[in-house]
Amino acid sequence: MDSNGYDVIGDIHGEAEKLKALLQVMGYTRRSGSWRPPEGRQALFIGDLIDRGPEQIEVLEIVRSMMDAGHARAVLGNHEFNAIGYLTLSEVKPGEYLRPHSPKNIKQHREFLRQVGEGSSRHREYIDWFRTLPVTLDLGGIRAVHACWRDTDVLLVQAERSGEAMSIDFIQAAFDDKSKIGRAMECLTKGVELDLPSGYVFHDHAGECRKAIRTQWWHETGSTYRDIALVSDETRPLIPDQVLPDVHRRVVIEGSPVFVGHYWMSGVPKLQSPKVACVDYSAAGDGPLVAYRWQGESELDARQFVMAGGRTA
Ligand SMILES: [Mn+2]
Repeated sequence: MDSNGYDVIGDIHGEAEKLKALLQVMGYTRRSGSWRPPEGRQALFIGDLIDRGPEQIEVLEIVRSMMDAGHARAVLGNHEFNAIGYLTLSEVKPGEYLRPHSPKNIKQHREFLRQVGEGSSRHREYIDWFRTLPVTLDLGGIRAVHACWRDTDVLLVQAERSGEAMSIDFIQAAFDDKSKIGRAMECLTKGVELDLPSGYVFHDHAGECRKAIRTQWWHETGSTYRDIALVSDETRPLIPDQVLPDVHRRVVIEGSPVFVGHYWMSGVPKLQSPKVACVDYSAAGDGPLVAYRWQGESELDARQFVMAGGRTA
């Protein structure tokens, strides 16, 4: 189908009511079992359809039927990626899954397992479908990835992930954090972590002692660890004010705008830069489900955000 605009939709995490409300706000209509966009538009889901929320199967069915009808595209979120590893046995550690069934990992995935029926044919079928989702999309005028667009990692994953669905070899490598593909998948779906200079630590909001920060990889002007840390305003003063290594000091995003989800933003939706917008405003919690209605612009405009659901909407 011809589309001249994409509606980029944030992390849904099983919140079907928020998804339906947002589609309605954007003028999508439900016809013969599937949601249709207004003329010339297409939905673009930024990943993390599952985990946490109460109606995960309904969300998957809405998204999949829209994609089957040519009304939507989607990229893989870290939760879908983790779900693949949760159900795939390791080839190097006999009897173990690529994503270990640890108490923490079980807890994070529990609602999905319960709703889908752990080990059921439906479970397996959704995992097979997750394997078909692209990790990145470059649609000419815009690009989409769940957490971080880094060209070298995008190219590596594109080169290695041949075929319609991720091969078993690709999946095995993708869960090996010592492999190039494993590190690339980590960056693209979970973002960038940066070790603090040796000897430095800080305590996060949960009181955990940390030696590394998640970064605002899109920053254009930050020069210190404190500037580029992805932390709350209360935590920021705790981050060392040390000057960053050169390689991290100036980030120039060339080319078309990039959309991401993943980061649990709050407050009024705003751009990360004229070239980067995060559309995750914590719909998995009390936040609204947010979309950015892209109309072809090469510099993003915060007036294009729309939202539905959540206490703040
Ligand atoms: Mn998420």
